[in-house]
Amino acid sequence: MAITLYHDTPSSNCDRTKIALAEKGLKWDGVRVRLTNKEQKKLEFLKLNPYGKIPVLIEDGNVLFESCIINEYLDEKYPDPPLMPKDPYLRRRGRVLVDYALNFVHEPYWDLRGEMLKPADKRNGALMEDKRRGLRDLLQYVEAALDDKPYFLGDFSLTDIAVVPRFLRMETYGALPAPSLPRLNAWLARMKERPSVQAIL
Ligand SMILES: N[C@@H](CCC(=O)N[C@@H](CS)C(=O)NCC(=O)O)C(=O)O
Repeated sequence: MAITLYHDTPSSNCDRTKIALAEKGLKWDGVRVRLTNKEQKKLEFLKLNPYGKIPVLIEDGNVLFESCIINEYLDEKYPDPPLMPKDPYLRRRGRVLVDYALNFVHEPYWDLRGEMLKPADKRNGALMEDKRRGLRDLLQYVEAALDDKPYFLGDFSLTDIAVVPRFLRMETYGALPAPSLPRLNAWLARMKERPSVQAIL
């Protein structure tokens, strides 16, 4: 069972799979795909992933891409420790939360990221504050979803893994921690205590 991960650093989508691999205690060999050299668009790589994106995981010749799908595969193939609840509603609830946190909040996140990628003196500070505010407003739904639970589905799960790279980025971009999101702040601090998350920081 040899696992190879095509990845780069930094890459929040690759981090998602690296965290799952670490939580499962799985060893992997890395093949670096340098995004800055556009190696993900080279013909050889497109044969593995026609989307031209990382991560790609290969295990014994079986190729998978899309980080959340890879993580579901790892959880089913290596069920110990389990990273998803058995309850069908909770399993889908997790998917809904991931969809919300990655897709629904994408626009302000992406605009903020765009500013952050510029040299500091070229950034539009007012626009960034506006996007941070917009993000925090949208994250009220996530805050409510956490309720008093330590993790999104109660126990630690693939849902926490799926969203943590995005929330770590939001922290880097100054949108988190926020006084209006105390549960999310505490959850992020809890996540950062996990060795699997520390390994990608
Ligand atoms: N939905 C995909 C997104 C993968 C993705 O966008 N990866 C980025 C790196 S973090 C990438 O390869 N970007 C290069 C590109 O789009 O050309 C997943 O979760 O795996």
